[in-house]
Amino acid sequence: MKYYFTVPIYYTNGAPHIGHTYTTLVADVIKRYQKLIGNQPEYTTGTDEHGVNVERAANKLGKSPQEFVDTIADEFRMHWDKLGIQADHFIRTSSPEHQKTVQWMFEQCRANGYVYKGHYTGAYCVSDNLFATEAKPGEPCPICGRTLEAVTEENFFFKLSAFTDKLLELYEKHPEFIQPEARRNEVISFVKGGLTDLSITRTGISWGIPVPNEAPHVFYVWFDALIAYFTAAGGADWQSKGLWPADLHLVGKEIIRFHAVYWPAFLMAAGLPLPKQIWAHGWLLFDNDKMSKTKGNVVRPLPIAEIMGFDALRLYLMREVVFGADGNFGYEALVTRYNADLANGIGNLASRTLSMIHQYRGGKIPASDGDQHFAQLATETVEYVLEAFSKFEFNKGLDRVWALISATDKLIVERAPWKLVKDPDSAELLDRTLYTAAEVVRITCGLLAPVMPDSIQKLWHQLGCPSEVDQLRAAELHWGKLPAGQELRPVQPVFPRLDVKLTMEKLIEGELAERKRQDILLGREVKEEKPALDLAPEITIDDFVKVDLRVGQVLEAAAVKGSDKLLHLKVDIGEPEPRSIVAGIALAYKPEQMIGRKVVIVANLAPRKLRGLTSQGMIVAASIGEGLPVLAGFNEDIGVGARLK
Ligand code: ME8
Repeated sequence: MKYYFTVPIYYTNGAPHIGHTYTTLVADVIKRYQKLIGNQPEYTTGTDEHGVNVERAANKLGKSPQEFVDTIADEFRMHWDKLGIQADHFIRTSSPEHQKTVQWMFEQCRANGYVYKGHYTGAYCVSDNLFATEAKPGEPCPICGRTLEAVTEENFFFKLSAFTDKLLELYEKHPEFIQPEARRNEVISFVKGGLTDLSITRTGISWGIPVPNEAPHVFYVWFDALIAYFTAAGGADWQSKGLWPADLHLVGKEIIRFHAVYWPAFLMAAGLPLPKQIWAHGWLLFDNDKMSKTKGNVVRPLPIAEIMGFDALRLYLMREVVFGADGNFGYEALVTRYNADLANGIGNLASRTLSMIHQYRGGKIPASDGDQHFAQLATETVEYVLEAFSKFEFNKGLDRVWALISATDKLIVERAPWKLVKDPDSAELLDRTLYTAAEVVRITCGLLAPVMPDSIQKLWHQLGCPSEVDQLRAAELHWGKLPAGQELRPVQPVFPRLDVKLTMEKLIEGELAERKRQDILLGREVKEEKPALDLAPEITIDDFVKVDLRVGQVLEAAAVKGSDKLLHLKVDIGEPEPRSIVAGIALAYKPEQMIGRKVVIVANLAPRKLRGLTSQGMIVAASIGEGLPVLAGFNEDIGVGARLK
């Protein structure tokens, strides 16, 4: 069955950020899920390229609007390619095919009596390309807060008011049309408030699609952008393509009104079938604030993909965010989730299972039916996850996958295959345990492939499965389909554990470099920015003088037994007896490098015991994140016992 759906076509006022990535990757997950359940999905994205803003931005750079949008459309395409997002259609509103479709739709609406010429004066937001009907010129725009301008023009109007009852009837008859429920209620009360006709053309702009035979009118924003979904479905030739009506439009919640009110009205006016569903998801927040290009607090996806692999970000967004609600993005949470779910979770289960089969069974899947209660659990998990994904409850589905992974980990620990292998009477139990774990890995791979296609393909390959994981169909997720004798390939770690602090530092550095690259690309002023330091709370000078820092000289140094990190030092700080100091510097300094060296010691720190040794002070060293320590020292010589102040 065909399944045609869409994500927004994005404005060309900047490069994509993680918010655009979110909607587009949800679409990508849905597409892969639809394939898994045997449908033929296709989806559309693209770029929304017309409008005053683009004209102004291009002028500022001395570029033509077309040149300007070409750069940004390429940037979007490059992002989706690099991020493994497989959109089937990329519609640019400046393309000839789209221009033809918009003009055709207009003619249909006009022929059916839903378009007329009139005058409009109103408060217009140039940033959102929108008359703010509820505000006055000079007031802030209700969407972006910028000052509204007074605009009077001859416009073509669309008779939106004629659709109030038809729309209400649509929402009533098809409660599933707008999702989730809260958005549906919001739209219904907006429409019940009464709809006014909509201005759909402009005369003051040249960067737009011309209204046929009506120069200087050009179409503006929504009677241009929304139609992109229909352009991808073939436009005037839609019947021969078989994609229309769309099964689903995925959008962010701020544009639900345009999709759930204007769009069905345009389609009804043109005599075209209506989409089946509009799903508005929430916003991705950064540190609990809405990300926006104007606020400059956006996160870019490419550095994350380069440093951690895009699948880590895909999983994070699909598991952390409840689809439909707002969700927060944070670097620390991203890395922590990677370590918990991927390095320790599926990564660890897969590598220990496959390694044991290599070691104990010559790398071949043992013959067994597996444990029946796991067969049951896995079957229930598959049913639950497929159902949850069909309702876009991705986080719930993924939670269940990880419950299955944990249960299997527990089974391995309880059965202890490393003990079973030593007992000839336990051969059947060992086969059963290994088969169970491997079959869970296979089924888990099938369920996770829509979310993490690249890395799951790597595990799939190690498991010895012959075809690509994206060829898998849901029927093959039945327990017992893993053939005995299947030969594993060598085990390689797919999700190596990451150091949280170091990775966060790399991510922030990557973000700053990417921001700079985009600023240069878009001709923006490049600001040299350094990330804010995570400083300790402020102290006074009185607090500082409480810390007694002294110059010392190392007399003796030795490794500490049983520890890779610690050295035991004897340090002369000018007292009758040298101090005994245990320092965590052994990864960076050998004992012999330390002898004779001048160092800085915190001399009034309360003594403490480390590995049975007393440490009477602390040696001062600097490090970046969790990186290796570098000892504080002096460029000129200074006597032992001197105080630092
Ligand atoms: O509105 N969190 O384009 P746009 C989640 N061109 N999703 C976000 C987001 C965030 N912080 N920021 C952006 C337009 N998005 C029009 C659409 S459609 C015919 C025309 C996603 O570049 C989300 O899908 O402002 C949102 O609806 C869309 O990007 C807005 O992109």
